[in-house]
Amino acid sequence: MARTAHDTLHGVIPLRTATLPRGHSVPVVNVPHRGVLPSTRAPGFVWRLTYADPVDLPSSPAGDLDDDALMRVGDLKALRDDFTHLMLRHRFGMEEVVTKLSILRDEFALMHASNPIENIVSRLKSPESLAEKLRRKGVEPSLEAIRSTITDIAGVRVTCSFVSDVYRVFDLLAGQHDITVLDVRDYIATPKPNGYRSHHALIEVPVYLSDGAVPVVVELQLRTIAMDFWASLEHKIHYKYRGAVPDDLAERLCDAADAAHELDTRMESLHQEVRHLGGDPVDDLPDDVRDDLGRPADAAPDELIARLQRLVRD
Ligand code: 0O2
Repeated sequence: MARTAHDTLHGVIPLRTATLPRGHSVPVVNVPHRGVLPSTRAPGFVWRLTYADPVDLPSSPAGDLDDDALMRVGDLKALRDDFTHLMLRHRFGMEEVVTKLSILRDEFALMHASNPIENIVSRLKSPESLAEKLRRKGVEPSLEAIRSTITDIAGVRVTCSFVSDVYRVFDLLAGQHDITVLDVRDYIATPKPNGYRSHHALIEVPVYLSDGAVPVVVELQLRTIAMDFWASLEHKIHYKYRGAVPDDLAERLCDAADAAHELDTRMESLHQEVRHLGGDPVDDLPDDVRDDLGRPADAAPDELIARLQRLVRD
């Protein structure tokens, strides 16, 4: 059956080495996307190969493939498995970092009067976004290129109320013995020209798999609520204009970034002032409210503690 320019063949395959069954060479278009590998019906990360010219192909995708074609299907499966493992490892690494941050947040919530962590979100980069980033960097898409070029496959973002909290949380995490800091980009100390502020770090965390520990790189972004508010609007605007934001809008965004920074500076100074008033601000609260704050929600009730003490005594 003759296929036309609009026909596609799915498979996980690096384009440059691909050939069609019966020796036709594969042309031009290469769009990574999620899909189902026809020969195995398994979901995965597949390349869609679009033919530039009509070619003669067997009507069934796996129907009358010769030995070479079947070997290539094996290669496709191996490549898909490698991609799945790569993403899985990054998911585990991301979850390790989220757990570490959640522990810090919960400890602060239960044991301290204030909590430096407002919110934690995480995401794995989608195949589409991986492909887009490779394209932006002018790199041929392949698994090796993803491994060597993309450092934010796994990303964790933390929002804090105050700038001092951003550095505090980073220091607490970076100080843990199994975390290695590979790179720090402090866009708070040195904002990007468009006004973007955030504290970025590439950290490596070990993930313990059945065959041993593997180090996984996770991109950590820490920023204040004001910085986050600005960045999410800027991201929407950037996306809407596909990167070509009109000059006057870009200028107003830059002004807004300065205003957000001004707000952060004022809030920080108020915060420091209250902290240095002497004593903990919690001390000024009514007794019952202070007692409530001082007692973790799931702490053992007095009665339980008394019973435990009796048990130890007896
Ligand atoms: P997404 O969809 O958020 O993941 P690199 O190759 O690492 O040198 P990269 O990745 O641009 O270059 O590094 P950088 O500058 O540290 O930025 C990494 C991430 O920070 C971006 O990821 C964004 O999430 C965020 N970011 C950086 N600059 C800006 C900005 O000007 N505005 C906004 N809103 N976010 C920014 P991605 O992959 O671009 O996007």
